[in-house]
Amino acid sequence: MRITWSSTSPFVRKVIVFAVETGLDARIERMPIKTSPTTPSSELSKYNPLTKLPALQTDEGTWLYDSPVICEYLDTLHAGPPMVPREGAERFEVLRLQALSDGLVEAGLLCRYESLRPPAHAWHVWTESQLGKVQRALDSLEIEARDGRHFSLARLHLGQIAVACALGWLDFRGVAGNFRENRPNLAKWYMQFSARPSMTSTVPHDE
Ligand SMILES: N[C@@H](CCC(=O)N[C@@H](CS)C(=O)NCC(=O)O)C(=O)O
Repeated sequence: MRITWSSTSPFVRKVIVFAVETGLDARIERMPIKTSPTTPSSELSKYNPLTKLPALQTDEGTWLYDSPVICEYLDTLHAGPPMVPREGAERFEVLRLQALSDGLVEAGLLCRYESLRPPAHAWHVWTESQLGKVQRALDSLEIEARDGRHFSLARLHLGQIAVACALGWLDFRGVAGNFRENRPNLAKWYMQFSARPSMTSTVPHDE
């Protein structure tokens, strides 16, 4: 398999952390790609018409995107306990947690892209609205971390990986300040989760 890769993408990181945790990492070749909304990679457009990272090529040659689809695919390839429960309420809780974390990053990315605009074109109302989404998502994650049901490190799943990669990205880009402030349960959980080898080996860095 091959994956279009960038160290800075939290969605790529989610897939790689997933692959490390399920023992699939060695089967996935990394293809470094640079892309942005204003300078889309022409190579990436051959694999994903949306020109977004990540895309994954299966051993059969099919290109898959986006990160939730890729993770569900990888979940069919390993022999361990499923990272996305196959059925029942727990399946939808895991997928919801992933959607919340991915949505948090997507709102954060929109803030970041906005900050890259020429100042004359900056739209502060837009940025404030997106930051509101990020803060509300973080507050919701704090409540879930305090509740603990979906945050047990003894039962790893895709939702937790998505949360950790989202928080790692906020730290890396400095979006929305320090997410730990007034969120002690989330902070403690993240400190423990980010010590996992899958996380320490995928820390983002500027390329
Ligand atoms: N929903 C997509 C989001 C992917 C995404 O937004 N990737 C960013 C990098 S973090 C990207 O490639 N952005 C380039 C663009 O929007 O043109 C997924 O989960 O894979």
